[in-house]
Amino acid sequence: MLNKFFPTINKPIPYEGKASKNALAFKYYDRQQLVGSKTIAEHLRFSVAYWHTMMGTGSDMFGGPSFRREWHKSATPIGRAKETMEAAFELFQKLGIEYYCFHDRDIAPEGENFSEACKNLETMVEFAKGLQKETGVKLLWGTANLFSNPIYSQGAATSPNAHVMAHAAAQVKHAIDATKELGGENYVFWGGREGYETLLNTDIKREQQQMARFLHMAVDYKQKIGFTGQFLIEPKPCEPTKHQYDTDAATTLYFLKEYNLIDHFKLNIEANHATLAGHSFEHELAVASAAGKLGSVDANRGDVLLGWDTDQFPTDLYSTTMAMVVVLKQHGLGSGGLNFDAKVRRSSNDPVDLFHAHIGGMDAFAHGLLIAQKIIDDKALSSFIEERYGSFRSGIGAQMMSGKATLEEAEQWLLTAGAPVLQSGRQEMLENIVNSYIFSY
Ligand code: XUL
Ligand code: CO
Repeated sequence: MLNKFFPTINKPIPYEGKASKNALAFKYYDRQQLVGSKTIAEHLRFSVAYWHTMMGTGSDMFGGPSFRREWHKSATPIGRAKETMEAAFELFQKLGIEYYCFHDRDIAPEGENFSEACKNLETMVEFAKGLQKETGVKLLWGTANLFSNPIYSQGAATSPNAHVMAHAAAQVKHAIDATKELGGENYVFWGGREGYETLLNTDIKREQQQMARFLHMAVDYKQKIGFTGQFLIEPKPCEPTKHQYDTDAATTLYFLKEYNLIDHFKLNIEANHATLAGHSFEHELAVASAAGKLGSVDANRGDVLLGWDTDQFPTDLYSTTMAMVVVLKQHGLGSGGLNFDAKVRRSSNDPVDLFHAHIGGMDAFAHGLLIAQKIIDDKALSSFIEERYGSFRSGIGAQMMSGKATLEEAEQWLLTAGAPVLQSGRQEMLENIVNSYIFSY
């Protein structure tokens, strides 16, 4: 086991059960436990987000770094990148997390120019390959950072400058190569700056066409090189731009259909992006799932009192339970997983805080999974839902839904049937049922 950067955690975090008072032990995440036909680890496919966990410094707009990470101390950028990666794999091993996700610029320094950036990325991909082999940790997804470099300040694929769009295209090419080389199971597109600040200088239609073309170019390249990972789009309504084109699941699905991209993409749904869009996490999951397009999840949470992307670790059991109900109903996430796109607070400045944060998130989802499986096994919600729509099984309901009944026929039927009888949605009863499952675990 790697053991250099987190010497105080000298063994993998154990599972001790819910009675344990050990802060550095799992209470619910018993990775080998069977839930239905899969182990808890197979269901949840947790992943560490390299950018927050390894690259985060605790800085915000009002103050500089508050974390002094051992792995950021090397004198050279490539030395720092290598030590950061060693620390990352040590953390994955000690947490027992089997996947990680990165942006190209998280794992390798950008250097002076594009060619240097590409060379650095190749060096770090080789380095990652060695560590993946040594530890068995795999790449859930890779992506390109098309938002930090100032050239992307007015968009990457949707920049008004074709030169910038070409730069982004070249960068994505290398990021897909890196992801393929490392056996990445997915590749994510998050359009951080693909949106606008003001309509006074923006042609929305043209920018959306550019974005679609860019994604088609990526699909063509994927097919050409034989990359078999799933392409994912991650919706977010705003931040950093005022308005982003991939606002939410429904908007993104429409965009993909409109531009003939729907067969090549699924969605990566992030909890805090859902709430920024004015939706609940489970709403976004359910919309994506209903379209057969829920591919992966960025697991985190926002703060109801703050209107921005706080990216906190998920701890809300109600939310993780409802999320896992959606995931179980569609029989899992396939090649996707639960990526902790979450950061410890600025004041949580010790390396051990990274462990507390991930342990909490893993337990919240393991606990949610156990409850969700029981809700599904008992048909605690589904039998009610099925009955609620029961009037469509036969008669006028079946006729309308099969396209047999016209408006006139519906009227004829109504005139003999009389007024409909109001039927309760039983929301409070159902909320109590969910609570009774949560309380009993
Ligand atoms: C930003 C965000 C990104 C994506 C990957 O809000 O969620 O980190 O997950 O680019
Ligand atoms: Co994300």
